Amino acid sequence: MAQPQASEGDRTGKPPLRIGMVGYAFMGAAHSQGWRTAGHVFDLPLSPELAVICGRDADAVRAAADRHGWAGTETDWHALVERDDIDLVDICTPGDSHAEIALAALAAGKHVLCEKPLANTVAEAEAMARAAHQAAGRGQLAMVGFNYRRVPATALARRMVAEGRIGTLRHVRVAYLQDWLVDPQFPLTWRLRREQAGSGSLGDLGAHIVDLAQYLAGEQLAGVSALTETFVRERPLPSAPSSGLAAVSASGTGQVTVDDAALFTGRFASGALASFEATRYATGRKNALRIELNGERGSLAFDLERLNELEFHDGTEPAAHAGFRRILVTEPDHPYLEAWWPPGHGLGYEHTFVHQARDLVHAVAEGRAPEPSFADGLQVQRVLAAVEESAEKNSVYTPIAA
Ligand code: SOE
Repeated sequence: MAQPQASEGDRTGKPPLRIGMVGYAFMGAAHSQGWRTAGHVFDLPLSPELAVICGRDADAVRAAADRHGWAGTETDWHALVERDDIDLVDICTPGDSHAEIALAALAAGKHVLCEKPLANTVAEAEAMARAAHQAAGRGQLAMVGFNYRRVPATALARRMVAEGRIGTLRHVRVAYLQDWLVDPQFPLTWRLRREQAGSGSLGDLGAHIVDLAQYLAGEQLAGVSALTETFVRERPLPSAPSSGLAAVSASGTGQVTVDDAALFTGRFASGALASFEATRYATGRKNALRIELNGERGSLAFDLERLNELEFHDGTEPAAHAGFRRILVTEPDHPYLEAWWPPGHGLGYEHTFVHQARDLVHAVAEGRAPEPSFADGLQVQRVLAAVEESAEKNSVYTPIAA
């Protein structure tokens, strides 16, 4: 790969990393903010440049470019990935186009960032991981966007597990609860169609918690037993493409072809046990991702709705004054926080995308494989496939394919 050159007018004097992004809805907005902000907060080796944003509707993509700060637009992703003034393609589309775009971008010599879940099927994810492996030999990087690894508190939890602060892991308890589908009149958006989304709460929320649990545990699941359910099987058709999680219904109805909720237990390679819950029907829960890790020496607990905090119980302390304590994760020596605000001035959801951009820019500049890689994304995909297989067989324990 040619090394990027400093572009004319780049105020930082640093070589640019020219981004081409496909998609501009919820995740497109979140990634835009990440790319736009990373270089203003962190001292990066390359300067991310919001070069071109791509979407099929010319007016809508122009409006998105203006709103999010992109210099140019394209209406055909094939044209975007072939452009020689783009270094990295960022894929923020529904899962049914991830594989095609990523494979084309890698073939065209670009680095790739792909939103989660990596793909809609294991076969697609395998092709993507294979292509990423080959592209790595040509100096190209490929990363999957599991952004919750980049909350300072989860990154701190990972550090503490790796340091042995909770000792040998025994249990992981994780749930990702939302409630935006509780209303049976909520329209049948792409997220409820298998051909577009791959699966429902499983791929959307379950993918996050499988990745996060494995990342924090520092090991992989060996097998799962699962139940899935679709509570509302027919919904009104939407009147227009949805933006974010909102949608408006029109006349007519259609079949929901994905799961509404997925519950599963799992066994880690070490023998530690885990329970997982992913649902869009937890009335009152908006974006409630909670994880607790219990080890021989202590426990850690994190709640995304209180994302500047990490709970820690040090089991080696005398029982008389031991107990869970709250670590306020806003200190400069906590992950990512050296560049942000004074202690006590917390961060939010969008900062995970800033951190994602920061880490990927460093990886590109240093020629280092980014994490989570496409191989990591493939492994999560295999867990999701095992969950579906187990649920089809009424919870039969299903090993994760190697
Ligand atoms: C919707 O459930 C959603 O936007 C997911 O698609 C995201 O990955 C998650 O971060 C928030 O919820």
